[in-house]
Order: sequence, then C-alpha cells, then structure tokens
Amino acid sequence: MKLSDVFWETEDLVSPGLSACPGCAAELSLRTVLRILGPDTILGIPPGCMAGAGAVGWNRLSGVKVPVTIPLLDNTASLLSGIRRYYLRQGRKNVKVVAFAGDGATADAGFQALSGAAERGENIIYICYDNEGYMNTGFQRSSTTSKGSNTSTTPVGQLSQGKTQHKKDMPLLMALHDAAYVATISPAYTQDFVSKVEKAAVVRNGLVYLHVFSPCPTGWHFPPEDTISIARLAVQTNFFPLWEYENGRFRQTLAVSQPKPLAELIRRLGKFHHLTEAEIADMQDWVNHKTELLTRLFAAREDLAP
Ligand SMILES: Cc1ncc(C[n+]2csc(CCOP(=O)(O)OP(=O)(O)O)c2C)c(N)n1
Ligand code: SF4
Repeated sequence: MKLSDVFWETEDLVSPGLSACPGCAAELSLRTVLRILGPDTILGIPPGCMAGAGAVGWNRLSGVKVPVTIPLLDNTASLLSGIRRYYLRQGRKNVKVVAFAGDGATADAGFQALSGAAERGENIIYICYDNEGYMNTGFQRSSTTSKGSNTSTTPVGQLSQGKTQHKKDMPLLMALHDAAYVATISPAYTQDFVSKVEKAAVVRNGLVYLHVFSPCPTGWHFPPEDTISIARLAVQTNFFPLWEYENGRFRQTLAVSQPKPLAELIRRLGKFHHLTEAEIADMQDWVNHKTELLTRLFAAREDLAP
C-alpha cells in the first residue's frame, strides 16, 4: 500500500479524544497500524498507556472502532491465542487478532505468555510499543529501559546514576524463538512501517512479533513536537536498527551508511541529562557491539537454514 493510500484511502479506526499526551508515538502507531489492518481486527490492549488513554473506550464516545479487550498485564498472548483459535475453528481465518502492548507487559510481566505463544506457533500479531518503561503508572524502569535512564525506580541522585543494566533486546529474543515473522518498526520511517504491518497481516504459519520504537515526551523529557525527529535519530545512530526476520533469516530493511554519534540522541532526552562523557561512551560501545552482531546476522542469512 502506498503511503498516500494509507492516510487518504483508509478510515482512522481510532476516534478523536483519546487522552494520550501530545506527541505520543504510541497513539500515532496504533492509528497507523489499524489503518493498515482494517476493521476485521480484534485488539487486546493490556493495562498501560494505550488502555489508560482511552483506546478501550470512554462513555461509548471515543476509543478504537474495532472490538477490544483488556487482558491482564501478564497474559495478553495467552488470551489472544484463545481468541484466535476460536476464529480459526469458526473458519474465519482472516480475522486479525492483535496485541498492542507496552514493553512492561511484553518484556517483563507478559514475557512467559508471549514466549509460550511464539513457541506453540499461535497465529496472533503481537505488537509491542516500546516507550522504555511503565509509563502509565509513573515511569518505572522496565527491562527494555535504556541503561542510564532516570526513572522513578532508578532515580538519579547521590547514590544512583539511573538504570544500571542495558536494554533487553526483545525483537532479537523473539527472532530466536523462530517466530514466523519479526520486525522492528519506527514511526519515523512510515513506508517501512506500512510494508511490515502489511506483511504481518497475511502471515498464517505462526506468531508475528513487531517491536515499535515509541518515544514518550512525558517520560523521556523532550518537547512533544520532537517525537518523529527523535525516532529518526534513533535509527540514524543505530540505536534502533530497522530489520526483519522470516524463514530463519535476518534482513536489514534500512541501511545507515554513516551512523550519527549516539550522543546526538542522548543529549536531546532529559532522562539522560546527568550522563557523563564516559557513560555516553559506554552506551556507544554497546550500540557498536549490537550493530556488529546484527551485521553478522544479516551477512549470515544465506547460510542459515530456511
Ligand atoms: C500484574 C500487574 N501489576 C501491576 C499493574 C499496574 N499497572 C497498570 S498499567 C501498568 C504499566 C504498564 O507498563 P507498560 O506495559 O510498559 O505500558 P505503558 O504504561 O508504558 O504504556 C502497571 C504496572 C497491573 N495492572 N497488573
Ligand atoms: S506517558 Fe508517554 S507513552 Fe504514555 S501516553 Fe504519555 S507520551 Fe504516550
């Protein structure tokens, strides 16, 4: 689908009037995803910003215009597996059963359910919007929060310089589950975004996992109008590389020929304002290491078994 068709020829299946913060990338991604998947979709949105912001509906006046349920924080993939099986039994294989879940619900609380669903090959589309923390309850750290982040559970002060662990690599973990289709997605690269969601919509041989980089102006402390440029910078610094995995193979979908220094991204986010040059250099080393690992996986694709 061409970009112009996505935004002019499809219905916005999310009403106006959600209470997400201005500049929220998660809301933008939810709207875009639903435009592509269309009305034959059932959503599961676990507790978190997108459920709390009213995507599940306020007074029958606002919310998403497709059926939506709120699973628990920790059972989204199991609940949706059951719903998908029901539709398959009814012979309605084109009904898309989709999770739209925060990183806490995905990488921490709901990881066991998601891992099990991927291993069983449940035919659901699981989308994680990664705003790097439990944002709806006051910016607590999650396992996908970046190292050094100032959060309410890793506060910066005399005894602490923010989170001490690096970010858990959820998309890579899901690829290593050999899920049917895995992709990283950025709201700043919309054509790439659209192609991947379109691909996800027709997968029938197992679980789809899409990991969306989701800048959060409120929790990361940057101006709301900067959301897309922050998302773009994350790709251009190789902090959030764009790739996909299917049939046992990794493929880079956007090559960054001259990556920008990670410091350019870090200096724009208030949650990192306390970081020293040495700490930024440590994060740059981590990004370089990750880039090298992925480069090897992209190169090895011809050698991997289908
Ligand atoms: C088992 C459990 N623990 C805690 C909560 C309280 N709670 C509701 S929303 C939320 C934050 C979820 O974070 P995340 O999944 O990252 O989504 P975000 O808020 O960032 O959109 C928490 C902790 C809960 N609903 N269930
Ligand atoms: S706290 Fe962040 S993720 Fe949550 S609604 Fe606001 S901008 Fe979006």
